[in-house]
This record gives sequence, structure tokens and C-alpha cells, in this order.
Amino acid sequence: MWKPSEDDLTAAENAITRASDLPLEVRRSLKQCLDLWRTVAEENTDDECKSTSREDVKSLADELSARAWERLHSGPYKDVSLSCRQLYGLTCLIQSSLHLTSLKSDAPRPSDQDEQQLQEAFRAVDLGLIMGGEGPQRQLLLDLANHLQQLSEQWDEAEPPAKRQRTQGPLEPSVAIPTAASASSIPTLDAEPDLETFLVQFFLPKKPVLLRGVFRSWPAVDKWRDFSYLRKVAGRRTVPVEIGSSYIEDDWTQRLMPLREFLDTYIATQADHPSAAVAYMAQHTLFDQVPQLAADIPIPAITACGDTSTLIRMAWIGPKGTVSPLHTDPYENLFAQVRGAKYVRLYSPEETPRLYPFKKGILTNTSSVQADIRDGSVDAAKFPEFGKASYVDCEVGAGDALFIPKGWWHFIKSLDASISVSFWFE
Ligand SMILES: O=C(O)CCC(=O)C(=O)O
Repeated sequence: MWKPSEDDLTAAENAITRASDLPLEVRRSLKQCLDLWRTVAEENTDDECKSTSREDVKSLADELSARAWERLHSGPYKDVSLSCRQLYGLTCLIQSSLHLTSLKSDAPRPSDQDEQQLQEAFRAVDLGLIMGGEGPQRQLLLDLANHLQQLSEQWDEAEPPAKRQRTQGPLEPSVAIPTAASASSIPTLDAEPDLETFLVQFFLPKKPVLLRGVFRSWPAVDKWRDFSYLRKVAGRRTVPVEIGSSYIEDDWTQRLMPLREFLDTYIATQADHPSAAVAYMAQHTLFDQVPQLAADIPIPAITACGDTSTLIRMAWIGPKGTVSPLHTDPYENLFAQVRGAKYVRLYSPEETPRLYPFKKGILTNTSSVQADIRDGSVDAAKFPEFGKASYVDCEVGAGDALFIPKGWWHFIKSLDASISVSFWFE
């Protein structure tokens, strides 16, 4: 049976129970919950006593989790104290381990009920990793996630091949690497520049550059081309998915779902149902949640011209047709394409007055001009200046990377089932 490392657990417990910004009764109740949980985790506790204590741990953990969740959602995420996030992470750990311990069978092939428990165990651990912030509880969550993943792979291997095939569905092949037909206006290099060249010619003068094919040897470019690899190593992991044509449209919403459900529903079946809603696992810190995947995506040396301690890696996985409307980010961005192709259009910061950014609210970094600006159907009466703004554009294919300097506007549309990784740095 999986058991947390006692040292990590004590460190997490100490960090939270000493946090004076959490109400005393919350800290007491956490202590009680952890003590009970330790008893439940003891394998020699007799069954009857174990099941009573299990119920008690569950209700305490659920209550604490709900309180932390409420605080996490009561204002901007950055304003929530670290101890509150850690508390949430630790309660997720307890909830996840309870799902794990309630798996009924030792049989290699799971019952439907066990399958559901495992999925719930992943969901809890993933929410703890996504929302729980840094701290000693994180290592415990990562350890438990690894344990669940081992079980998950054992179960998948035990599935009859026919069933495996059916649930995976047909996978769309990647298109060939596109030629840079429209990229002439963006300087293009065929090899990763050395740090000094990149710094002097592009980073400091804030000039975009397309690095054609320079990351073609990344393990991910080969291994992730077939989505069944991601499905195998992270299929049951819970990820955030945006559903709708683009985040500025009214039909847009967000859902948490297992990665394999996302791949099966929105990517594998796209060829059969081209009119299905567009869904996008966008801007997700997948590599912090599933560190094993990071080994397939080496950190490009040129990001060292920024502050590497603040590097953020974002994963973007979606079908053909995802649109990220024209916007800017507060980071330098090395945007790398791992699978499939994307169209990218860039406008320099000087063009801002012609791009109609939203005037107030959280979207002042986003243009109010309609989502798909590529097809030329922008309403010229409503946005008369837009057509006068000059831009550069290109297609990026698997193994390419585009440097998008901080402050540059970018519009991105996927041309087929696609995986990208952005390296954001300061
Ligand atoms: O690929 C996309 O859809 C958007 C990427 C993006 O906006 C970014 O990397 O900052």
C-alpha cells in the first residue's frame, strides 16, 4: 500500500499548523485529521476500526478542503496565502489516498467501480498539484501521483487489445512540416543561435526570430506525434480544458477532465465530427503537474539570456482550429511547436493604437477585434484602423520555435492537431 513519507508529512503538517493566517480551529482540525489518517494508513489496524476512522478522516478532509477551496476562489489566486494553498494541497492528498485505499480488487484488471475510484484519486491529486502551490505537501502529491500512474499503466496493459483500440479511437496523423511560405518577413535561422548572437540581434532589440527545425531532435517531437503516448503516460491525469471558439466569445467555458477524455472526445474524433466544439488544453503548467513529461522537452539554452529562475513552461494541446485571439503577455516568449502546425501573426507594440485593445477589465491585453483575423473578415467599419496595422506572420511546424518579444501582439491558430510549449521568461 502507498504510504506518505513521514518526514515530508511532518514538514507539511508543521508548515500549515504554524500558519497564523489560518483560523485556529482549522489548524486543530487538520491536526486531528492527519492523526486519524495516519491510523487509517497503518495496515495492522483492524477492519472495523479502520472503516469508522476512514469515514471520520473523509469528512474532516472534505470539510477542510471545502473551506480552503472557498478561500482560493474568493479573490485573485495570487492574493491567496501560501498556507491556504498548502492546506488545500494537503487535504487533496488525504482525499486522493482515501480513494486509493478503497480500491476493492487486487485483480490486475479493474472493475468499473475501481476505475472510477482511481480516476477520483487522480483528480484529487491533480487538483492538489495545480492549486496547492509550492511547499512540502507538493513532494507528497508527486509521490502519490507516481504511484497512481504505475497502477494506471498496469491496468492499461491488462486491458484486452480490442478494448484499448476502441477507447483510443482513430488518431489523426500529423501534417508534414509546413514550408515557411509566408515567413519571409520574420528573420529565420536554421540553427539555434548562440546566446550572444540571440541577445544582441534579437532579445535586446526586441525582434522576433523564427528558428526553423532547431528542436526537431527533442524526444517529444518524435514521441508525442502519436497522442497514444501522452494517453499512456498521463491519460488519467486531470487537466483544465477550455471549450468554445475563443476566450473572448460568449460560448466559452472551462472544464476539468481526464487528459484521455479530452484527447478521445475532441482530438481523435475531430475527423469524424468536424463541427464538434473546439476544445483546448491551453496555457497549462503540465510539466509541473507531470514532471516526467518535462524530460522530453529540454529547456532551450537561449532562454538563459533571461532570469532562468522565473522560467515558466506552458503546454498547449488542441485540435485543428483552436484560436488564441490577438493579445500580449508580460513575458518574453520562446514559442516551440512540438506536433502539428500553427499559423502565427505578430504585431509590434507600436501598432497598439490600431489594434483596439479592450479598454477596461482583465482583457486590456487583448484586442477586441474578432477572433479569427486571418481570414480577412474584420469589420472595417467598426475597426477602421485595424487593416492599416503592419504585421509579420509565419507557420510554425514540429521542431520550430518562434521568439515573441515581450509586448508583441500575437494571434495564433492551429492548422491541425497540435502541441506547443511556450517558454515564458523575464
Ligand atoms: O498557441 C496558442 O494558442 C497561444 C500561445 C500563446 O499565446 C503564448 O505562448 O503566449
